Amino acid sequence: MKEHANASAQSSLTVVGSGLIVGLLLCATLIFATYSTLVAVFGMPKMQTVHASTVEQHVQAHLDIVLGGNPAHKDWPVYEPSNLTLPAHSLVTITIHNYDLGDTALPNGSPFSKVQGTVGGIATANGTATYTALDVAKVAHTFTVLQMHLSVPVPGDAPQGASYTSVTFSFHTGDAGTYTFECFDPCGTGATGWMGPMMTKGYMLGSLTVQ
Ligand SMILES: [Cu+2]
Repeated sequence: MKEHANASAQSSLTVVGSGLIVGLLLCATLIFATYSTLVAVFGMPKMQTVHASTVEQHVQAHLDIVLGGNPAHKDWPVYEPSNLTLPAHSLVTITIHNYDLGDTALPNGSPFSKVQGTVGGIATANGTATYTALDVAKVAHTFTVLQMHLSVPVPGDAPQGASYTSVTFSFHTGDAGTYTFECFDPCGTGATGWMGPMMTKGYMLGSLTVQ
């Protein structure tokens, strides 16, 4: 009798168990059917893999190089503006218009003839011609931020009829801080070309605030 009761209890447990499984299967089928219908009607849901905090902002900045931009020294080239402020940890595209045409050769083998620290290691001249380096004899100025290992040689030969050469490049700013941007082409005064505007703030020397 006792055994019989146990067997009956076991069999009712089995019934409850199978009922649960069937129920779960039905639920799963129903959920899948609903999902498939929704997908069929609305299409696949788009996966959001981009997180707001990791989206890098992309900022454009513009600089001119002008001869005599500061009336105190009409024969000195000037970076305008001489104070540049950029957001930290951002992608920045800088366009430089160099109105101070003509070249000042860099010493042979100078590392400043190479494009360094930009996205892809390239700069673009006059909208289309990408380059990784310039001939040392074909450089007018450089845009260099030593602390960022960023340096771009700026050509001095404009396309025919143009009053400036245009150079564009992109880089990542990284941490906040105060940096110096400067020219490393000996475009200044003195026997070496390293005096005057090369060492005077507001000429070939400017400050870059990353914040
Ligand atoms: Cu210069």
